[in-house]
Amino acid sequence: MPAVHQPIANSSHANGSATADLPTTVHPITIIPTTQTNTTINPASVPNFFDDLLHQIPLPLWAIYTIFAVGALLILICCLCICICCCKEKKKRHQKKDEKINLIGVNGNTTTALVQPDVADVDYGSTEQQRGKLLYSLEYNAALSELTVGIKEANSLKAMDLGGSSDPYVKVYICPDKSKTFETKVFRKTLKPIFNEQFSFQISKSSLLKSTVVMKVFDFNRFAKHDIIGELRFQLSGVDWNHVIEEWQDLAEPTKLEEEELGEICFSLRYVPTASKLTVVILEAKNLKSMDIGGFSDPYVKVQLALDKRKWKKRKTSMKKKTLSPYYNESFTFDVTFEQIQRVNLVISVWDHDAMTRNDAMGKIFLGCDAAGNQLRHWADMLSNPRRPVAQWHSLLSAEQVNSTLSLKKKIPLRHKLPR
Ligand SMILES: [Ca+2]
Ligand SMILES: [Ca+2]
Repeated sequence: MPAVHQPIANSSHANGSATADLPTTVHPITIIPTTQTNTTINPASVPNFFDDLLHQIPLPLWAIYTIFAVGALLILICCLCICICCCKEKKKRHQKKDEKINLIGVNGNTTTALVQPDVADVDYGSTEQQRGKLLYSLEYNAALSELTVGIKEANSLKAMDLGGSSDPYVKVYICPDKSKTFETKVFRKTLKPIFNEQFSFQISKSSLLKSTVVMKVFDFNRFAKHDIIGELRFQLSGVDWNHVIEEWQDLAEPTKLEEEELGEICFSLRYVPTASKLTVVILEAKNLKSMDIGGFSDPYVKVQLALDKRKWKKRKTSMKKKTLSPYYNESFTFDVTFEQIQRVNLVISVWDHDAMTRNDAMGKIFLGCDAAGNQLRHWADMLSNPRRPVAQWHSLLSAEQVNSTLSLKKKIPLRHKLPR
């Protein structure tokens, strides 16, 4: 650029001072103005161009400006609309995703672990209508002071196991005098079991009016705590006992009104008929009640055999200090002939050791020819699998409940045999 300007200055000097100079110097002068006009016209010509364009449009200036403004406004509105639509689409997609996750959770697939709070909520909300229903019957014989509860069948039960099934059985007892609890047989892998079982309770008319029949449907699990599917409570006051009651009712959410959690115990049973040996292995217990100050117990387990309802043989495990989940793995072998095993009851009880005072009973359970429900099932499994140990968890019952059930078994047949 400086190389261009200098020749201009020089040329003007040359132009004004002498005309007699060389004419060759004139050439750049004629060239330079053309380049100068080129650079100076360009910036000024842009507004001029628009001005010319505006003047060419056969409309007044204000009209053109308003057209431009309205156009800009329309474009702005269009952009806004597109933005809002995009946002809504995104929200919808998020919602659909959430719904999908919840459904997967309910179906029990592996993703449950990832969305646990959602699953818990869904599960809680759906429990009301999904427990199933139970057909039962109630009949009172005033002359015999006997209430007969019939557990007929269940339908549309809630699936508690993987694979979408349950192993249902029903527990029946009367409140508040919960001295006797009955259990139906366990039905494997079904949501519509037909029980057709009847249970009789000795109860006077006066206490009948203050009592409630409780029917609890459980899912059996061999190696885990049994899950409650649902329950029914039937108040016995104000019932017309001239008729037999028989009805279907929807199972309700279980309450913990009279439930006393005494813990669970796991043991294995093995019977070898050829050697006449019954082996009981006390494996472990959990969720036991705390009996001592400090929230612990010192549990040990008594293993008793009764033959024809009479105390026969007795052993016990070691004592485990300050624990509510003791592990024993202690084995006891008894001589029991094949003829005797048909008349034997095995009583297993958990006790808390106390150095200064009497030991307290923490829970009890019995198996054998007079047992019912899961206890009978474990016993039957042992007999049908000779030489093979069969282990199972059992929920402990109160000592009073087990004692009364065992002794009641003795009394009821006698009572029926007596002449009236
Ligand atoms: Ca089960
Ligand atoms: Ca103790």
